[in-house]
Amino acid sequence: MTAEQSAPPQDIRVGIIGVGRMGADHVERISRRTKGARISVISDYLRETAEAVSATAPGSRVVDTPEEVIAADDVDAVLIASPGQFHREQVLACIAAGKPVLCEKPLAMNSADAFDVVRAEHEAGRASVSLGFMRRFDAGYGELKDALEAGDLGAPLLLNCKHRNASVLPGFTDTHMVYDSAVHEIDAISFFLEEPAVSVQTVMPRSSEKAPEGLHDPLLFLFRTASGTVITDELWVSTDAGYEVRTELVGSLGAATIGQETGMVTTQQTGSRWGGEVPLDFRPRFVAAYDAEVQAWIAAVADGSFVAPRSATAWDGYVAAAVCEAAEQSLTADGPVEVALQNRPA
Ligand code: ISE
Repeated sequence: MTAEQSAPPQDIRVGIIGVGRMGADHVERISRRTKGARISVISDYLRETAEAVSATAPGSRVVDTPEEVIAADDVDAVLIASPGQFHREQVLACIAAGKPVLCEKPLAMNSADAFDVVRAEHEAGRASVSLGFMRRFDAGYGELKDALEAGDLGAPLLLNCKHRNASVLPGFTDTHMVYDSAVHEIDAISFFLEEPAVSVQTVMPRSSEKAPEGLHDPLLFLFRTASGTVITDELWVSTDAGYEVRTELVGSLGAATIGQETGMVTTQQTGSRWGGEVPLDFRPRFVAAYDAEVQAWIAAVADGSFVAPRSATAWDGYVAAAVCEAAEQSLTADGPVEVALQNRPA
């Protein structure tokens, strides 16, 4: 046996761009729970934040710019968790450098920019972009997908989605409701139904008294696919309660609901109440999905395929951007707005 054959496999060295809330969460995940990977290089526009996060990731170092992360010799793969307006440039730079990249959503801020990424990846001649629609790795999502693929539910007729947040940051508008929140259900349409939405209509109930100034909350989007499935997406982002994502598929042979995980149920003697806890935000709610997503990405980087089989791709990111554009227009339109989609490169 040669020394090379007996050497243990090297960890994939991950460079991370942006270590705010989501990025720091990924650093913790990769440093503590992901097999076969470690964080090697970190950048953030706040140097002190990068230094503080680096101190929690043994063996990592801090650089000043995203470009340095992407170019670093000790970076095999790049994770992008910077603000969305920088994603297009950073993903394009990863493609140019030939490095696999996992980019948090959105792929870009509009569909034309997202299509630039699809085109660049196509011209590079190989798939290397994974998009962080982590729900695709949620156990409930997986079960529903498997049931649909097995034909257990028959033809999908309706997909009913509910998406609730305890609160949103100041300045959150109806447009953020589309690009930040509904974008997850927009990807779920492609994931479950294997066809994108072709039209979308907004329905506005009266707002809750807790709705932040200027935000219509709750909001309802009605999507339709080419084969005739209707999707309802009810968003309510200032419930003050917690984070809930529920999905019901109504098929010609039966209905299935996911997202009703209860966790531990307690009976309280004081107040005679029975119940469980609602997670406060998406990180605890989807921790297992994020873990599985990142682990699958690392496995794909290690085996040279670069994009895990269940992962959202650059094309999925483009489709989501195009559907979001139509949904944004539908906020002020009278009726349904059609989605404009380019042809997928062969
Ligand atoms: C946030 O950006 C997310 O990605 C969460 O999953 C979503 O629930 C939330 O509404 C967004 O603001």
